[in-house]
Amino acid sequence: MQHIYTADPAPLVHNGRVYLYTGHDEDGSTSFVMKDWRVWSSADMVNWTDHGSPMSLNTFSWAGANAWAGQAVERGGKFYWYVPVSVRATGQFAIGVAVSDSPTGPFRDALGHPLVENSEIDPTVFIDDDGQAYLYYGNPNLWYVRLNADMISYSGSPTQIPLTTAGFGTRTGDATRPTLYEEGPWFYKRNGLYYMVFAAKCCSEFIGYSTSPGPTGPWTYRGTIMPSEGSSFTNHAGVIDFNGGSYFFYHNGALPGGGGFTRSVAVEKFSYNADGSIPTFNMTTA
Ligand code: FUB
Repeated sequence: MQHIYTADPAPLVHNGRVYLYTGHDEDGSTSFVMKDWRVWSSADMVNWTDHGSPMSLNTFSWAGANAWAGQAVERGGKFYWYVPVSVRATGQFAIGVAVSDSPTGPFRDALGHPLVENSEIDPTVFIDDDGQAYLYYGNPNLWYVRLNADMISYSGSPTQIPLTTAGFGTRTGDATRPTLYEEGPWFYKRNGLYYMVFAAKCCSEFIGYSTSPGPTGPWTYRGTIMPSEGSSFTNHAGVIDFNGGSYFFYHNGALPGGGGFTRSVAVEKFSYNADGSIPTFNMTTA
């Protein structure tokens, strides 16, 4: 994405098209200034349509700031977009959900209040083959809830995933964060294996991943996908298969004027190894 600053890509394959949901860094920002989200789409991964901004902080009457990293999913012909924002009344982060009849919006607040309120960010959503939907999220912890079929409520209480070094790698130099997990989880299943791709070891972040035989663990850390590089201290991944290829979306600070708060979304095509593991690859820089 080359004509505005974008961040936190979340691709969705629907009806032969890739819809890409992103955040939007305001021009010239020297801290996170994010007020709306954007949607883009492509049928060939080359030519992209800019669908503008079908959702902003104003969509959520209770939101005050920080239109951060979300993900959208389709169920029953409706599109549900989960996003973290700061609650105006408390300043604390919460996760809201908006709904639309179209992948490009307009989106409206599905609830009129947060879906999950525990000061955590970065929701990722996945509907398993048995119909059970999961919403994972979190920084500094990793949580999930089992969404109900309506996609706007959940059963039970939020469950915290134990961040073990076997599950999420070993971080040194920060006693409060013994594992590599930082934020930006991206949860999906491929050939029966569950993947948790995540931003690791702030700052600067790299992208690592873990896998599990089941949707809620146990997780095993599998290594680095994308090393830290690209003049943005954050990175945030979204992974899809589309038209026979596998694609890894991420962000960096590579546009003119770009940096940690003026980021740009980019994509690498890659191939899984035969055992389902993901190779390490770098950002394309030229
Ligand atoms: O874009 C704001 C925050 O930076 C996101 O929520 C994180 O994932 C990181 O990319």
